This record gives sequence, C-alpha cells and structure tokens, in this order.
Amino acid sequence: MNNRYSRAYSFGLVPRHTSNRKMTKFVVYYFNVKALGEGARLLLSYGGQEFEDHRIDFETEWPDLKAETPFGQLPVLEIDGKRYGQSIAICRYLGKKFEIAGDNDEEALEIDQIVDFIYDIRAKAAGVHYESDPDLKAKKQEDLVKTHYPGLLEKLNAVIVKNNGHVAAGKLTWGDFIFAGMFDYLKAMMQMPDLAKEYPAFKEVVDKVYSIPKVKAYADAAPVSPHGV
Ligand SMILES: N[C@@H](CCC(=O)N[C@@H](CS)C(=O)NCC(=O)O)C(=O)O
Repeated sequence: MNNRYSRAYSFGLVPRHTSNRKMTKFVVYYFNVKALGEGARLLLSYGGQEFEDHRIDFETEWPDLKAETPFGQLPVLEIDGKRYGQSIAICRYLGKKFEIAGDNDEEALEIDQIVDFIYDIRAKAAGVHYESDPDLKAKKQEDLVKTHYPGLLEKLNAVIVKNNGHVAAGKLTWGDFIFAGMFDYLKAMMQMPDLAKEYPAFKEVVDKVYSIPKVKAYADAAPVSPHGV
C-alpha cells in the first residue's frame, strides 16, 4: 500500500517512555479524513512514535483492503505486521502506551464512559447522516435538534467544564485525542457548524490537543481532507 497520501511521521525527541519501542513498526490505515482515525494519528504523534499514515482511496484501494482488515472497516492500526480494528480500542491501547489512560481503574473508567458517550452522540448523528429518504432525514434531524441534542450536549459540556477543558479525570487523556480528532466530523454529521460557538469548552479540548508541539507538527504536515472533516 503506497499511495500518494502515505507518509511516515516522527517528530521531536523520542520521550523516555517510548525508547524501548523504537523498532516497532506502526501503520495507520484510514480514509483521507480525520473522523474515527484521527485519534490514533494524534496519539502516535503525541507519543513521538514514528508511523506510516496510509490514507486509503475508497474507490480504488478499499475494496481489496476491506477483506484484509479484522472487521471489514477502518481505522486499522498495524503493529509489526499484525492488524487491529476498532477506533476506541486502538486509542485506549495507545493511551496506555503513552501513559495517558488514567492513574487507576476509576480514572480509566471515567475516560471509557465519556468516550462511549461521545460515540453515542455520533451514532445518533450517523442515523440521520446515512438516511437516504430526504423527508425522513429532515424529520429525524429536527427530532434530534429539538429533543435529544440539547440534553446530550449540555451534559458533555458540563463534564468538560468540570474537568478543566478535558473530557475526563481533570487532565490530558486519550479521551481528549478522540474528541479533538473527531470534532470537525461530529459538527458536520450533526449539521451544527457553530457547535464551538455554543460550547466554547468543546473547542478548548480541541485546542489543548492540537497545541501540543508534536501533535501540531503532525497536523501542520498532514494532508488536508477534501471534506474538511
Ligand atoms: N466501530 C468501528 C466503526 C468503524 C467504521 O464505521 N468505519 C467506517 C468509516 S468511518 C468504514 O470503514 N466504512 C467502510 C466500510 O464499512 O466498508 C470503529 O470505531 O472503528
């Protein structure tokens, strides 16, 4: 797999806790969007871990690759030739590796619960986004905007405010990377481009992650997604 979007990233000095992983080869396979794959890319960058960033063309490359992934979906993280699926599991693994997965079981649970909650919101938005009947789509969106989103977003906002601009545990965790990586995609899926204006705390999480120097270096060099998500 060697398309024009494939790159290898490695920024800055390798921190002490990554020094024994220098020889491990990491490859991220995802489409040329941030969405569910960006969390892994951001975390690998944060950890100073070199990785290949394979951005798969949906029409020409995906049909063949699909059968070679664990669950027929992307993102996939390949570690020394072995492929693993499921974006949350991948990010949790990287969070553990880079020591931002909570200091005890309860903090780890706190991260898990908010990530699951964020994915619940995403699932609601996806239910509308992938609806093919235009009338039903409009109706479903109206229902979400009136009945579901306000409560869900208020809860998410309260959690982030309580955690000083992080999604859990009052500090930087892999949950922040998931949220930051999928924020633009979430806004698009929810049809709420002004989400950050309504909830400045959301943007605070995004900015905190993307202003980490190694993460910023990755993001500045990364291909721009044609869909901006
Ligand atoms: N639960 C999976 C969902 C992955 C998923 O929905 N992937 C989509 C792209 S965002 C995909 O691979 N679509 C292509 C296909 O299903 O053929 C995860 O979190 O990784």
